[in-house]
Amino acid sequence: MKKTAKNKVALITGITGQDGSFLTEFLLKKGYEVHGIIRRASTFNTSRLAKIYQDPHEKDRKLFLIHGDLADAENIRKIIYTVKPNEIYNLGAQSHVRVSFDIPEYTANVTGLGALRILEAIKDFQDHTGQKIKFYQASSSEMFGASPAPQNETTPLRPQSPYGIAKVFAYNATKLYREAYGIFAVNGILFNHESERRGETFVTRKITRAVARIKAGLDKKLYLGNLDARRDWGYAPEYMEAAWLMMQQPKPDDYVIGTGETHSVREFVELAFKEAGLKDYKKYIGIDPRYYRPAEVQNLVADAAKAGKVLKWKPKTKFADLVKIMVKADANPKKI
Ligand code: NAP
Ligand code: G4F
Repeated sequence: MKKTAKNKVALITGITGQDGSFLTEFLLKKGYEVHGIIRRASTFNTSRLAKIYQDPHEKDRKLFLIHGDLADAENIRKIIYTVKPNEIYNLGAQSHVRVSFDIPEYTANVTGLGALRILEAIKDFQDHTGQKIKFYQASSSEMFGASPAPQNETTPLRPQSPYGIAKVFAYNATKLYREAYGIFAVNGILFNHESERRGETFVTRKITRAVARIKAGLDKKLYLGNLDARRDWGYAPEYMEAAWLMMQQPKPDDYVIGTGETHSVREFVELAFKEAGLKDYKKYIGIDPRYYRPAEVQNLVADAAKAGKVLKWKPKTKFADLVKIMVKADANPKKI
């Protein structure tokens, strides 16, 4: 029987993250049964799932959370054999570029080897059961590193961080398992995407959160690093739709996803303060060298023509609207 979205099963690593929460909402709306791997923590780490959480005692529930960790191959294998998913979305990662310089080995283990552990388990599962599993790898524009913009699927990968190196490993593993073993494995090469759910230490959210605190009189200054770095910033929920579209194609392939527009960190800061009615942003900004990186990716601009043509995907939210959404959400934290 051909499975429709109504009876498909998805497994998501990184379900508690920004993207994981948006993808889960998207798949549940489509009628999927969704299983997500969460890490055991001493505090609750499921706040982004609060809106859609289903109590284990609920009848006919469609969302299931399982403890696990990408560093634990046996656990990943067991989960895949138990859940028997049709689609796996590997969004789990130590995803902070600056932090990857402090913990490079851990980053390589989780962000790089984590993908390989899943691919190996899929290969065995398919060999033993004959049931196919599609695999999505959350690849990153950080892999392009020092390659000049604009970047597309053919741009050489010149990573500038341990995180970028780990993502290149996972990207290549995904390609290899597709070509060598015929696994339906795709790389979504996503450029920076943000939202009101963005982690608080990534630069956009750090800025919009600080703007709200300064406006409320709780803080006086915001300390940042390199204000001249340029990024192609889009809106996260739209990017998760692109990830799903990649998994619905007749053949597996790799796709760049981004807006094609680039802005500096300085521009983001200026607009965010202006949006909150705080004139002269320079009054509130301090530079702290600790936020500089040993190596930097200077300029990212997506050439997402292939996604436009094949997936019929186009970004909708413009830079100024993204800043507005995030500033507004941080000014009204209860509504996030
Ligand atoms: P995020 O908010 O940092 O979420 C990362 C997720 O990975 C969290 O659920 C986290 O769990 C989980 N995780 C971390 N270490 C893990 C481990 N050892 N085992 C299992 N899970 C683990 O990241 P995001 O922005 O949603 O991004 C999703 C994915 O896309 C990541 O792989 C990221 O590298 C990649 N990506 C992101 C962007 C972007 O601009 N957002 C662009 C390109 C690629 P906890 O909640 O417990 O920490
Ligand atoms: O917000 P960021 O930390 O994002 P970065 O390094 O581009 O990485 C994000 O996007 C990648 C896709 O390209 C993802 F793969 C990755 O998982 C993550 O989601 O930094 C953006 C820029 C950098 O150039 C950084 O040097 O902002 C600059 N920056 C300046 N001051 C700062 C700060 N970044 C942070 N996090 N904190 C600062 O104080």
